Amino acid sequence: MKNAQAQTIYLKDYQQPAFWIDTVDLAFDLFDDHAIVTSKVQYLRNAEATATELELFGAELELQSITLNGYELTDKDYALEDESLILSNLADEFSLEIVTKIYPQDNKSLEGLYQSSGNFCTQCEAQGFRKITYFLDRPDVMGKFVTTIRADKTKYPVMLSNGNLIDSGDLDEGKHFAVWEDPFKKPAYLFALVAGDLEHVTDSYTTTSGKDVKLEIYTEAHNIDKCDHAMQSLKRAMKWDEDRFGLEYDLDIYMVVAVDDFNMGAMENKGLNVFNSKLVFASPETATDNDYTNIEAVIGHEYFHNWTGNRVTCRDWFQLSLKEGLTVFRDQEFTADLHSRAVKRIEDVRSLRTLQFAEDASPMAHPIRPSSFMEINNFYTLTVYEKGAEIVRLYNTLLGQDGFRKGMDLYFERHDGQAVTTEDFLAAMADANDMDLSQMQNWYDQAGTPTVDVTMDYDEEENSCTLNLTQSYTTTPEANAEDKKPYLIPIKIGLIDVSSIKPGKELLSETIQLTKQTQSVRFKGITAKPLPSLLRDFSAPVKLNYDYTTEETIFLMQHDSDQFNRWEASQRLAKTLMMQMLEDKAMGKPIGVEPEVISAYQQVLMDDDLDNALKAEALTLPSENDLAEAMASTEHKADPEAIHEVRELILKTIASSLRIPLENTYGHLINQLSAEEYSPDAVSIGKRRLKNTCLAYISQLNDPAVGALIYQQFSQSLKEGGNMTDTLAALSCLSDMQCPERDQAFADFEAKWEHDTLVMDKWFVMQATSSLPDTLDNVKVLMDHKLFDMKNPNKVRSLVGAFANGNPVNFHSADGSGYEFHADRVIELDAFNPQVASRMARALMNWRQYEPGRSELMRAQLERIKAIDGLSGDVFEIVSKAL
Ligand code: B3K
Ligand code: ZN
Repeated sequence: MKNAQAQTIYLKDYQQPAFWIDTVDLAFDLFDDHAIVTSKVQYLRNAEATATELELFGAELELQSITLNGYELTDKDYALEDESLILSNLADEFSLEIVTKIYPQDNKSLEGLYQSSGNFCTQCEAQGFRKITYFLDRPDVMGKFVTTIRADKTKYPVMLSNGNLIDSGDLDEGKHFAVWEDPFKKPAYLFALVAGDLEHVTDSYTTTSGKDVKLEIYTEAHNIDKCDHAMQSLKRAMKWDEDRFGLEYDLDIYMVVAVDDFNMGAMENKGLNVFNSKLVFASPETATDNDYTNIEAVIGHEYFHNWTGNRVTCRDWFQLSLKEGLTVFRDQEFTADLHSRAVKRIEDVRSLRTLQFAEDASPMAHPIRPSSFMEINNFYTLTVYEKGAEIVRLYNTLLGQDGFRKGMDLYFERHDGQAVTTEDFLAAMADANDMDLSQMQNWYDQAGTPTVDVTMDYDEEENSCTLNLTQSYTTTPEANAEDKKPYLIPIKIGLIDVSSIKPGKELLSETIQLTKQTQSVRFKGITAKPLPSLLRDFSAPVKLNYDYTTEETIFLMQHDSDQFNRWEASQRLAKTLMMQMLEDKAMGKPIGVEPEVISAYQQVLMDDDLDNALKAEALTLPSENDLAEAMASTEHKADPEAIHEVRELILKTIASSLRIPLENTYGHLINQLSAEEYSPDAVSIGKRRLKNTCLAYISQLNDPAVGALIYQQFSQSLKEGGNMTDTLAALSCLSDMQCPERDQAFADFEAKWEHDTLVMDKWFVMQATSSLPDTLDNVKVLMDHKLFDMKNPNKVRSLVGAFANGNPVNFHSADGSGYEFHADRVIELDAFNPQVASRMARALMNWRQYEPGRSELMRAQLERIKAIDGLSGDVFEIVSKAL
């Protein structure tokens, strides 16, 4: 039975279900090696539906009994298929009781009901509920759930589900029970259950309207001291959503449970979020600045889903971006409002460009609202999430923050308690602002990153300046470039005075709306030829081209009033240089770095106007993966070895040319930081980031003393009062160096942290991403490490994922060994966790970007995976689309 699940589902085929549901009564009897699930559901015929049969979805279930209105059915009364249970000739209203037997202890797909560290937990989005019982498992079917849990009291003292606890007590044989009632109607994907031996921390929050909400975070006992940051983040999120969107929490209790085995980051189940423990636990010694920031963002994200996702949900899974794009936009704004807006924007755009643009250029390119899929889990993508958030941001840019808020208010007024579509969101934004936004629809229907080419004409006599803009498209699986419709693209611009009198003075700043394929915009009263600053704040997810000279780019780097575009200029400078070097190298010409580039970076380092975090961002060169994407569109195609070499050469040149200012900045920041206690606020984070960026440059110096210097930071950071940000910054330098301190540092780290599995994930990542040539062999050895476990997704991501995605030079080793190793892991994982396997398989997706030798080796591995008997639909979709 090969790829039995690989069937394409189309948005155009959407039909309402034949029945709606009212109440859902669930009872779970949890045993040591199985669970019995009894579900009682009230069904009501949907008069608007064309279908008449009741089609329930189920997967990997042992059906025990079905009872219709109190009468037990025999197998002649229903049709039981591989993944469905169909009943016909039904009345307009009836109750159905279904009993299923399931095996959570053996469930390694981590979908449905499963165990993590011996505790029960669930993951139902998108279609995991059908692994629990036969159900109308689709997001447009919503019911009121009451959940009873019965289990051994000693092994599972804590038993949680959605909503409020309405009853609990003891039972015979050492068991106990708990009954939870969720007063809000919800689709099955938001159901959650947790049962185990857990501790919790408690706090409370009083909403603006005076409602007291109990807040609880549950974890295994040994991590209970690391929940404070998550708790404080939750309270900040609750407050922010009230202030910015007027949205209050709606239940008496909000619970978060941290588990070690989780396929992704976290899940917004109503009132009972389940989190990957990596996104909950933080202490200065164990978590980096990035961990602190991510925890706050994801705690916020899941909390914000309570309105954008739960109260208003998706009609079908094609609408996923309706809740995800919107909720990512909300969490981005939360972080921007609380910390540095410019830094947040830079980070988000950096990752959008590296990862989402690559997806848009890959065979998996899809619109933020896809029109078809085989496996919905494959569409929890950067496109749906991150590009989706950029499209939501477009409304905010076009309508202003107040207009956007009006649109949100109308959206909730119209759709609270409903399952809706992205068209409904667009309509609320347009209607609330009395604006025609119909062209926005093209962003939902078309895939690929548009390109905007800009030229400027200056008319000295008329004192006018004209910008000529053209948008163009790429061919993507759903449409040819020439058939695509123009997008509505807001482009924030500034015109800057470059004359010697007032260099950097802003002559004009505004937002242009590009709506046609080609358009010219004329500005009057511009008394001297200006320098345009374009796409400020990255006002739309496009690739913008303007033919800047190196001097102009450096000028913008120093003078643009838009912080984002100053950073943008720094990246353009480096990227243009590296692309030129790659071209020269391919043509056999000598390569080198021009002095004006070096001095531009020196200016960044010395600039008193720039804060530390922004300096660090500007000094961070585009990644090897970014360059691979850029090089893919040249005649040479991407050559990871050449890219690595060129990038290293620039790093080394900057390091040796700017050695003194780098060392001074490093020393100066060490002094400042050593007088402070660790705090994850934006200012302190900025200091550490700049300090560690300097350290990374210093590590490039050809000087035997450097290893000792880095090791000093490393060992200092392991001591009392040290922090993980500094530990990892030093370790990541050492990891790329051939020096005696390297092995010592890895050994020290292991000795200190081997008891903490989450911290050890970082140790695996550092080794997997080393650019040293023996890395793959080391990764293979680490697969046998006592803490490594293929069944644990965090471990897989830390070793296998980090090697494939964070170590281009070794993964893309010319002999194909990296690809072969990776394909073996995909195949191994697919046997028990198709979701994670399919994520991993994507590393081979962009094989067409690479030079012929590597490209062919990658393709061969995709073919090998595709030929596996019994391959999951998840992986099949990825590899078949890739090929
Ligand atoms: N909604 C979940 C993601 C579910 C992924 C299912 N494969 C987390 C989030 O986006 O908040
Ligand atoms: Zn989400």
